[in-house]
Amino acid sequence: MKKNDTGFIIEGKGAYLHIIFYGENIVRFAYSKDKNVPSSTVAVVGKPVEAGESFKSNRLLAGNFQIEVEREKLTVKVFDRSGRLLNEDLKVNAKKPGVEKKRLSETGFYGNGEKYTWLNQLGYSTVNYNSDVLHHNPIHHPQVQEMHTAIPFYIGASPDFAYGIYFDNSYRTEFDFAKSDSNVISFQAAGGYLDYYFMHGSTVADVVSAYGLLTGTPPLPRKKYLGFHQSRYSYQSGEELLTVADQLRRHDIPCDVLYLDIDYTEAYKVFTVDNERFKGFKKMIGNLKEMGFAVVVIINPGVKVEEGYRVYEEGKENNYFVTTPSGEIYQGEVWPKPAAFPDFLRSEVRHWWGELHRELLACGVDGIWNDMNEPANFTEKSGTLPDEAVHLGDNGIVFSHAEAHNIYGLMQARATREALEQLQPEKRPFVLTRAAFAGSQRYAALWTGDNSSVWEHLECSIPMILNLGLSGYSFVGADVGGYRGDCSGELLVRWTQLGAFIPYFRNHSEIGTARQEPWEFSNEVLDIVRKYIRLRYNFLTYIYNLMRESTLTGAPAVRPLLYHYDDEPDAYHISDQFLLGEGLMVCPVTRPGITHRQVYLPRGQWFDYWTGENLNGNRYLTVESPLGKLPLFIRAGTILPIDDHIYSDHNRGAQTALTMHCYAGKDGLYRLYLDDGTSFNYRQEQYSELEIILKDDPVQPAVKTNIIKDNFPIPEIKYIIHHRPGQ
Ligand code: MIG
Repeated sequence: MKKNDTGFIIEGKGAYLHIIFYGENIVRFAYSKDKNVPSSTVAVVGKPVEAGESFKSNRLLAGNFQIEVEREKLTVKVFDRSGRLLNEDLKVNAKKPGVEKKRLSETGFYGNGEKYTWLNQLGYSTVNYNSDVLHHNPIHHPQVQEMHTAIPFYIGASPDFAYGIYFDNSYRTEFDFAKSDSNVISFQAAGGYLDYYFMHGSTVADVVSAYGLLTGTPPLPRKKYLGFHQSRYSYQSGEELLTVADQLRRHDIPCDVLYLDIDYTEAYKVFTVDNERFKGFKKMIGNLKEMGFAVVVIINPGVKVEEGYRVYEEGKENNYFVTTPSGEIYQGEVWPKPAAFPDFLRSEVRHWWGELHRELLACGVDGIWNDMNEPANFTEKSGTLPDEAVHLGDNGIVFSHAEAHNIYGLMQARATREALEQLQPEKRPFVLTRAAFAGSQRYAALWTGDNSSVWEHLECSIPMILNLGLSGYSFVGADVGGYRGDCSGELLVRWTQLGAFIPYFRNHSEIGTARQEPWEFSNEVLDIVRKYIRLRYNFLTYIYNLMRESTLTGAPAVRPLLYHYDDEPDAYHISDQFLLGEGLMVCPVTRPGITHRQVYLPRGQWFDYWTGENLNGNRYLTVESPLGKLPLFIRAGTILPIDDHIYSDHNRGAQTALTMHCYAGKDGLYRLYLDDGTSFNYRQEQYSELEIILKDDPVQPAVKTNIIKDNFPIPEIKYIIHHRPGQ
């Protein structure tokens, strides 16, 4: 083993292994045919560090690791600093990049982005290849492993240890979590290098934050976008959209964001607007803005191949499109029929694409939705571009589509976000994407694409979102009510109750299905749906603060139980309830007709959110859950900021009051972050931060607030202490 500029290098039989540290808890193992370190994908933003090495017998001691390498085969064993074995290779294949690892005592495997699985993926295998799931039919089905995202990152966890492995390879990858062989974990790629990062922490939370250091954390969203969104494929005219806006206000349903899906364009041509059905586009958007709505429009990558169409002509003239191996523009088919695909891998192309948004933004469009960016393509059996299509990156670097495929959507989202930062510098951009790779969380929010209005998809959206959270994605959600098929009133109620506690909260449905806006069902449904959308707005400051935490540490807002209770065996498996932040347990109803459900409360004391009843944890209980009720529990020691006013934009103004609900029974600490919710001024320290301390006491619990930073008006704060019985 030799030390060089970046780290350590070992020559084995027919391959080299590079060991490079990216932090005390992050070590990279990169295999190559020669002495050069393979280049990283765009996912990696972490930088190598000096880890202070020493050697003890055959082990390298550096960072928080001890590492042993078998000299010929280049298999590795990773130990923590105290010598506990964390990971052990059985077989390394540097040529057909892949590795087999021994399964140690991991209780579960998590992460892997958007997956149709239960929370724990032990015993599953999966494929990471961005895919328009609709193309596979059936959608969201256990046998369909290719989903809209490809995030080759997993966490292995047990009560004894936790680690993460990020396989930095943008080709199609396959992972097997002890499915083929109950003692073996393996992963491999269709091309490129065996180049992966091993992350260690004492908890799953530490691993997630190491992953955040390596691939970036999400940006702070605008508070507005944490409100309720209403969408449909498609609102077909300006009048229709205004009617929806009117109805929302008339029914007293707070809502901040409305969507225009593909039908606002002229013949599905990106960056055009159908001037007949959307006559007076700018004025319409202005009216909506006045009513407090932001309008988000869809922009797909596929550019219609049509003589004289500006976007196509410019792209063609400047060689901005993906080509065939012989250099012709690759022509596929998406909504506009014949389509060419912008080559987002090149910065020049991203700038061009970004500039194309200028006119839409000048019309008042506020956010951009990138759909079909796997990219979807109807002419190939694969549903995407052929492997041999050619991309050209910066500095003349050529990529086959096989290599570029999984980062294509990331690069479109990046182009879009960078454009919005340029073109509307006064507000934080909103970009929504369907396809994603590791690192996409730096650019866009994500929704889980095409699901159906069936109970099974409501249920599966929970572990899907939890695993996305463990994969770096905090600003994420599923289409509330389901996209395909007809939603029933009952399903919409249950899905809205769930959605109200998920960061990205949008009701969306497919063309040709039953209308799915809250007032399309019975008055009972309308009342309950309204109640929960309003409840969402009561939790806005709380959720906003969680998103702030995500930007700082990579912690997802929505967390599986094991995130905070990794010493409780059931926490490794529970897929139908979750924590929003640390102290709020959300227990959605995922089956029809149910009036009770089983809830697991981890150790400690808990409060029923609705009744204030005090409950002992570390047990299962059966709770009532009639249609109007979403079971919610708060852990003792939690401090919950509640917005008593509904600050949807039509009556937003400044936040003047806030109530701190303090749940006694345990000491608690909460950091409250306040800023304008919109601009980048917080980067110039224009924010306030308070530290609220709950000191528990059997007779008289007390609360104290320290102002840590006072650069933004602090609202009037009320305190309510929720006592334990006997107090
Ligand atoms: O194949 O733009 O997932 O949300 O409404 C359909 C129309 C294309 C798929 C998206 C969906 C969107 C729809 N799009």
